[in-house]
Amino acid sequence: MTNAGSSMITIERHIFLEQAAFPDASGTLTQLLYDIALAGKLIASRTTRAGLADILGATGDENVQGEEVQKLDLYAHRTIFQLTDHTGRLAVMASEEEKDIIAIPSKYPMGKYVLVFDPLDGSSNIDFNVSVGTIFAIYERKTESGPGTLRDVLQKGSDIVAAGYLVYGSSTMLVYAAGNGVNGFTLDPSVGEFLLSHPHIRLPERPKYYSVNQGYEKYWTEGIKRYTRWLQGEEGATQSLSLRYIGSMVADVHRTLLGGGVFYYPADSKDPKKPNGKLRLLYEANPMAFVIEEAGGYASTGRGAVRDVDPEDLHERTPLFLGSTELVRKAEEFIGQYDS
Ligand code: AHM
Ligand code: MG
Repeated sequence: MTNAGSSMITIERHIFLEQAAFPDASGTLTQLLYDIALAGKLIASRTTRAGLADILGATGDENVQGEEVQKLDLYAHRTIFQLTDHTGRLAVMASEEEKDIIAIPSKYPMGKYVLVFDPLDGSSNIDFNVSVGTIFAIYERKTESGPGTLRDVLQKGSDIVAAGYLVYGSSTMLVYAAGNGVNGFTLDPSVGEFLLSHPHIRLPERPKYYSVNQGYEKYWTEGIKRYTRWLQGEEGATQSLSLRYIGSMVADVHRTLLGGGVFYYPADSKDPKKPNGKLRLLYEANPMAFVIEEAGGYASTGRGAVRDVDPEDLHERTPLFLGSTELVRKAEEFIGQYDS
């Protein structure tokens, strides 16, 4: 899947070449993607030093989800905001770290795009040197003019213009899709550039792994329990898959994208306050669904395409199944049969 042997393509050149295919494009989206790539470089330079500096550990504050905020979360959040607020490309933003929508300061020009992001997903893993990531999606604004509103942010995943993620792992990668397939770039730290390393990513034909927090099995519905047994080769299955679960969504989805298989975080009865599971629709599920579907896969709530869900709340949660289409469809089948 790597492009060893072909000419070296930086992310800047790649985004520029993609834009050239659309003669009417203004270049704004291109610049916005480039802003995110730059933010990713800055965040990566911090995450790789996480164990060294005083930045390791929690601030003691809680975010809107009632979780302890790690300092790196805040750094990532601020970096993305500060690199994009003044550019005239955005009308409004939303982040996992902010309860309300994030307005563009009035001293700056208003743009036509909307950015939603999870600045540092999986941050509870930082202390264990496990990969974490940034997730983002870009929409066109719905309102005509003036500051962007909640209506601009509460859009269906099917309206996404571009989405992707950065994974801060053994290397830093940026994977994104803008309606023309999925491409992956690896950061070469010696020159500080993202280079195209994974062109035209497609989910492999033969799935390898299923990925779920099996520790929660006792909280699952009958349909999810049976579906998981089917993935393991029971319940009439003709194949059996290996289990891989990191507990850091970006890393789990990245492996699912490259290795094939299914990642899921179903609705469960673990926490009555979270009947739809843990993952957030706007800045976790939908962007990943867009990437997976652009690569030939499918993403579902278990009862239909996740990108068809009409969001009502900035931080709403959704059950999520994504990966190889036939495996995700099978989840819908089991849920339809046993959990109605
Ligand atoms: P976060 O946004 O607070 O970091 O939580 C989301 C993370 C995902 O990266 C991951 O898929 C999930 O939480 C793991 O949750 P669990 O520990 O319940 O399996
Ligand atoms: Mg998150």
